[in-house]
Amino acid sequence: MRLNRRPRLGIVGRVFKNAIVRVPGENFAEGLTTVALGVPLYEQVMRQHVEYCAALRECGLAITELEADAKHPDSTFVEDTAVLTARGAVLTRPGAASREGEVAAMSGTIRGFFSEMAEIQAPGTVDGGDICEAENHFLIGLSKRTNEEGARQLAGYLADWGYGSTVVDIRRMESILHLKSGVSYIGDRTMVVTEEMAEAKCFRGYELIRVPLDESYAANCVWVNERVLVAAGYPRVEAGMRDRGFCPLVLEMSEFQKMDGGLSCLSLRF
Ligand code: CIR
Repeated sequence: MRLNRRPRLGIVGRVFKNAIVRVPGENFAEGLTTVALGVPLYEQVMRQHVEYCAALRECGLAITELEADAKHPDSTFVEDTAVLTARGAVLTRPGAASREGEVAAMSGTIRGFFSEMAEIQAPGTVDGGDICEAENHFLIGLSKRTNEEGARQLAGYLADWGYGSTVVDIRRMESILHLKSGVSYIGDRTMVVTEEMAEAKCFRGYELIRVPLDESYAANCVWVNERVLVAAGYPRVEAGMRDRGFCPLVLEMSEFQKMDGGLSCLSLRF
């Protein structure tokens, strides 16, 4: 294992310039959840969202902030509505019926940034949270939200743009909603991955930061240029990153966690 305690200045890989976020609605607590962590407190939701946006700005991103969408309580989890690559954008078709309308509400914004666009068509479904970009290769999670037809369509669009992809079946992993609940790519050929997923073939060739079982939530982190956003309260994951020269930026996520949301879900970055 390579240990490098010096900060990695200029992490190799994609440069991110923009992020799209959506302000949480007052009915945020009416969204979908599989966890029993209590009801999110709206004031804290808003505070954590403001801090999240400030962190993205600190990482050098220009933020497009969309107004709250009361018709869709989960719509602050914008990541699920699109897959944005350096060569084009794919509008998804989220797997949960209550979230279908979120894409239409997002597509105009994305069209303003991208000339190359594609769309997942029925009966395909894809949630952006199932898509993990690692340089020119994408891992596509098959989950309760992303089906085989959606994965097939997405892989085709990505191939047209010169990207490779590998399908990773997580349908039997009860503990994670999306692929990126269990794995994140943070640049420099490094994946942050839960113990449950770490032995999967698709991670061979990458350096792994293994997330202990009791810190699993921290496997969802976000690489943004020279920083990695990490949820607060997971000291071993944070230390693992620092040991390898990454520079974590720690954020409170308790209220989003109550609705199955992680750091990556709250923005589309490109
Ligand atoms: C949902 O169940 O769809 C939302 N409550 C959480 C979505 C989290 N999104 C993500 O991980 N990309």
